[in-house]
Amino acid sequence: MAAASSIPQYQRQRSSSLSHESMWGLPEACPAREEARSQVLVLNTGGTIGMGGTECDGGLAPQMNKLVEALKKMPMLHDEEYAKVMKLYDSCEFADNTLALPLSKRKKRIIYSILEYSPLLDSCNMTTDNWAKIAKDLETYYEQYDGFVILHGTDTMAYTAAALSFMCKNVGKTIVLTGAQVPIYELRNDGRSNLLGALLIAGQFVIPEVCLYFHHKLYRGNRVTKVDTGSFDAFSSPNLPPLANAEVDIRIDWGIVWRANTTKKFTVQTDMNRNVGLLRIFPGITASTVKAFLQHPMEGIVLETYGCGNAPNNRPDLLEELRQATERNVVILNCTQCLRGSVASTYATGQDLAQVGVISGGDMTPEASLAKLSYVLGKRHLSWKEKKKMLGDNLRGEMSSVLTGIHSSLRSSKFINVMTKFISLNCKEELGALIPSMACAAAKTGDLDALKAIEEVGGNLSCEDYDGRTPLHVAASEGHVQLAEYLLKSGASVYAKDRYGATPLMNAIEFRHMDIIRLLRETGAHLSGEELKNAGTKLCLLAVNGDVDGLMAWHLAGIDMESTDYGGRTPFQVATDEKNIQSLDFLNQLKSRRGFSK
Ligand code: ASN
Repeated sequence: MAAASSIPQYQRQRSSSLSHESMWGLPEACPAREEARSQVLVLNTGGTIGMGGTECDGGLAPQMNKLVEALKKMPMLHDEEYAKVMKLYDSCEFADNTLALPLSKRKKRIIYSILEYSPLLDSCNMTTDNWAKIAKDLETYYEQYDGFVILHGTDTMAYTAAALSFMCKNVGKTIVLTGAQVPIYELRNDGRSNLLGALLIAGQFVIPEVCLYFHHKLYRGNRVTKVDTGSFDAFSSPNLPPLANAEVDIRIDWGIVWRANTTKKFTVQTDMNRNVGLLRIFPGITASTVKAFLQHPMEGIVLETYGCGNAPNNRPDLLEELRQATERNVVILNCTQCLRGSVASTYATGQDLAQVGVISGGDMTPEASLAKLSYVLGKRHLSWKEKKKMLGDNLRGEMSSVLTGIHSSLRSSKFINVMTKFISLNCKEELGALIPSMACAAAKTGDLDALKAIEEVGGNLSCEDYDGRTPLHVAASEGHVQLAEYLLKSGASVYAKDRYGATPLMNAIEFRHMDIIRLLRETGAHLSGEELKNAGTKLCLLAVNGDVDGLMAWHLAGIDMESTDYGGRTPFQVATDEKNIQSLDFLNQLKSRRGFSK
């Protein structure tokens, strides 16, 4: 029976006539209609950004429970009025530690919650256990947030960034480490702009990598090294240009963004091997030093050699120590001491190292090499041969073997030349700007060949059209399963949101494409917080209308089928009240098969 007046009344709808509300999953009164929101989790591990004290009183050290209150008083990092109106402080898990950025230029409202670690650490005190804690937290909160910022000291930030890049597999969301050279509480500091830049990037873009943001630049996390103690421009990425530059606008070089190209879910590996080390060759190094360093329990070392991977080859004693170590299955990874460039087999002095079993580390930084060794040697189930092979593979874009460049390939492409003439465009860059529309059109018609052609000329298949819709959104709406799978394997993100805040999964639900829903779920897709907000009401509406396909679609998408509407009723209760037999049959079946949830 229809209930009292406070309980919502449902009007029967024809399921084929999708209103704007049901298309995008937003009710009329939802604030997200006026402004898109995204949620970022900030893991505060410590570092100078939140330090206090002076040289006289024992030196700078992290200060607990201070950062959030200080940020609340900084208008560029917190909109207090919005927080009050939206009741931010009593709305979520880290309520007191939740802040809101002022509305961004792209009309996004970024809400961020700060999870402060205890104790906060100067990053010099970090160990692999701390890396594991960060990785586990990323795993725990992965579905709840759109992006992540990790506040960290600069001294070992490059190591942590590299380690997390390996520990986190199939990353689909933006993870950004940042920190500061000067505490955020001081008058002149870099903490404010670094934190703001990191939040804007994590909250507005899907850059599915572990990145490091510092001094207006976003770098790939496993490509950086700290190069300056006295400058705000403290990091360098010598062998890969920045992924993004935050100048007047934030410009992302989408052509070099690393993508997992997978239909598998995000996972983390916290098992890191600690029996690894860095050994820098220097003129006159003794064989006994090398021998001592390579002793048990050492399982792998990064050998930092001269120039393009050279070490003395007039020192048989030294080479003999290295040979004996590799024969004991100690892995030796060769990296250059130079800031820029790669290990190569140009010189005899380098080739002799390879002869004794040393593996080339290409153009990896020592930090990335060490983290990769620790990660690969942490895979105890792999054979020594498999581990060696893995060390030579480009796992997360840490070495330069598979770089693609949209700009150069677009310019040199015959396809683009012909298209430019055909549609009378003045330059190829203009055609580049058409790629998103072309890719979405191909996704709409299910034209896999056209998509492949666009990809071949360097077009980015994760691009967004003028409405923020990606080819994956379109394929999900149209139900092109094969094409969706191709897009995912080409790096398309399941977490991309269009300007209405809809993910491809939401589109697939709305159009009831069950195979696509399954595929997206397999890849780790889930509904965003905004999309879940009125899910109970939508389920109840479907239950009233006997829309079993609609209910099934939500069920496959992982929604709790006992979600309630704003009157507190479940779809089952509503279907019972309305005596809707189809819905009741379906809900009963679900209940008896595996319970309501998932
Ligand atoms: N010692 C500090 C740290 O790494 C340096 C910094 O953050 N600027 O935690």
